[in-house]
Amino acid sequence: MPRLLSNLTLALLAALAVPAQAAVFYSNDFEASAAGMSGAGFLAGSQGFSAYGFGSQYFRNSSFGNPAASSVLGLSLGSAATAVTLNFDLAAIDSWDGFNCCGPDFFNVKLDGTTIYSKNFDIFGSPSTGPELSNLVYGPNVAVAGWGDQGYKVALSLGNLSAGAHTIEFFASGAGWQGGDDESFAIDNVVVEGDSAGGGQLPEPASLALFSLALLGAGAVRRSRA
Ligand SMILES: [Ca+2]
Ligand SMILES: [Ca+2]
Ligand SMILES: [Ca+2]
Repeated sequence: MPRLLSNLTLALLAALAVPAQAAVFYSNDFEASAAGMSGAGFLAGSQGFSAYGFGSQYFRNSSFGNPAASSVLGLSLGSAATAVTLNFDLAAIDSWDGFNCCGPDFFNVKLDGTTIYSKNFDIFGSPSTGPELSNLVYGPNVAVAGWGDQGYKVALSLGNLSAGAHTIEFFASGAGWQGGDDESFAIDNVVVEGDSAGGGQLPEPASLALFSLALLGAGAVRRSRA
């Protein structure tokens, strides 16, 4: 292949490739609805957590069991995505025992059925720490029953996601998990975002026309040199 044609073709193919674009795949502050959520959990007033960025409502899960039933976020991506992140606020409500007598009490996240996060929370010791956590409130009773409560911002990486359906599950577990109004959790301000690869999108007609014209031009160059 003549070098001119080769270079021109490669340049045009590069120009036609759809660049990855930042995209928000899910966002919900639960002030109006629980759209996108299924499984366990319900909209509830955020009570004293409203002073810590939770607004008027959050999505609460007070399930029993080990593991307790999941709150499930369903996603459907039109294109593959890279560098996907999951950010949310977590209210660990009431007597999470952690390293106390009646723990452990884990909060967990699953992506497509695989556990990607598991952390033991304890209201009787000190706030949980980690690069993924920033503490919003720890100690005072701000919601539900008289036990102290804790709130965090949580930032997790989900990596690359293929086009199609995905599930993110939020649930509690642990030998000490008691559930109900003794210990429960709520999520809020859930945002899933990343770079949309644009895979599966067809080039726009204008681009195709330009590409065809350029190929014709390249062919003319090749013929003139033959
Ligand atoms: Ca809210
Ligand atoms: Ca409480
Ligand atoms: Ca417990």
